[in-house]
Amino acid sequence: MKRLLALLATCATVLGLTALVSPQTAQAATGCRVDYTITNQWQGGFQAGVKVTNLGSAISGWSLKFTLPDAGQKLVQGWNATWSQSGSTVTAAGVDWNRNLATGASADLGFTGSFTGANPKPTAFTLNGVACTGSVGEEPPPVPGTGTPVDINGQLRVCGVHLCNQYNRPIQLRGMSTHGIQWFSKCYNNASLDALAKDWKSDLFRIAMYVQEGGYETDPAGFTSRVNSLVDMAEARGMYAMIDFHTLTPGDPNYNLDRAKTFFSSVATRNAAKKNVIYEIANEPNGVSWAAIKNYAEQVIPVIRAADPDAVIIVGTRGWSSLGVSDGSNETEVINNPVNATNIMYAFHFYAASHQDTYRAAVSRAATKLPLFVTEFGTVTYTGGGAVDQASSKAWLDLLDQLKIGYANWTYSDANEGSAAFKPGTCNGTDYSSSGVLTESGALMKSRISTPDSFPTS
Ligand code: IDC
Repeated sequence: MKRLLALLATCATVLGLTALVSPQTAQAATGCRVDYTITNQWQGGFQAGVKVTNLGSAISGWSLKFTLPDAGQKLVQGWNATWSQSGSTVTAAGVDWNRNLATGASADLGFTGSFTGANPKPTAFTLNGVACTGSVGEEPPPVPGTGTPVDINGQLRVCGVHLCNQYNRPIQLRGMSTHGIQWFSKCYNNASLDALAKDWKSDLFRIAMYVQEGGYETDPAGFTSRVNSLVDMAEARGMYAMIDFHTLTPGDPNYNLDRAKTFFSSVATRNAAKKNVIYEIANEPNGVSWAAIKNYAEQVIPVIRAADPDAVIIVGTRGWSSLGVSDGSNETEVINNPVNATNIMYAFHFYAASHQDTYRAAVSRAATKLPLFVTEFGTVTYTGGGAVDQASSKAWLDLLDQLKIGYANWTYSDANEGSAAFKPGTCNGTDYSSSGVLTESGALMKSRISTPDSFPTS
């Protein structure tokens, strides 16, 4: 309370000064507060969140400047602003979606930096040339992690190699993928989605819309509408919804380029205002080069951005989304030739009984350079069947937890195969909650996904 009063007093002073000093200059920022938070730090590098709050009159267009006090500190890459560094001064200029700041409004920015000596907090923050009197480095008190995953984390964005929440903090989303919705539609209803949100405490629901094999190409309007209704069902329960354009055979996503443009234009327009949607534009490219996948991505991403500018988009990778490893390549082909777009991540898939140390090593290396999301994985072999490999599944899940890489498990269905979470016949009934309906894979995944998330809230 004391702190709140102090903060209000500061705001009142700043606002008072505003009126005295510059009554005419409506465009000038006359007071601001900056919350600077180191969100991650590693050998020689760090990631910081910068929340700037305009305490003066409304501004359209702004420039935030600050000083890096140690000569070894350097800006590497920033987001949600146009960033530059000159000497020890860093400048971040507002971009289209945050350049207008009403009184009291904030913009959340962030950057990664390198440092050689000390890594002190920046000083001398100014907004449009006016010192930010709000305290630097103080974080607002954390809000207890009550709400749903979407309540707590809000609109997501990619920051550095991580997926970050509305507080610009890295988070890991853990959840389940549907089976092909053309086959297992009956498994996705109010009772099963309630179980996923409440009993499994899932953060994420991936909607696998096959394009071939009786999927989208057979009824574009029908599948588009089913996907939208599943997005709404996830939203109503506070879960993120990942819209998976489940290309598989043929493996070249360009075969479906026109369908992808039509589909994503429609779902992105319809869902643009929602905070819970993530787009996955090609499930598993295979038999195709990284250059061809990149070309596809660079045509589909602008279609989504035109309708829904701020959503995270995930791009599949070569060799069934193995970052090329299953084709004898590796992550360097992506690192050296990344998709020309921002706010994107790259997909990695594995099946624990088939893909082990070599694949885990590739993920460990790639995770330092690329934002990764395991949009699909199984606890069994790559066929989707066979026995659960408990040891490899545990090694994988521990690695993903440690690296804060999000994941969706194949599948939240009652398919008659080892990867399904429910025993065959479960979706004919209404019980998705008792332990009796779970397979070995389902029991393992429920035990991993239902542990507390502890999402950062400041
Ligand atoms: C599998 C299903 C199986 C179906 C087959 C062909 O489990 O029932 O017959 O697809 O459609 C993937 C794919 C995913 C596969 C899964 C398991 O993304 O569609 O599902 N898998 O084989 N990549 C690696 C494994």
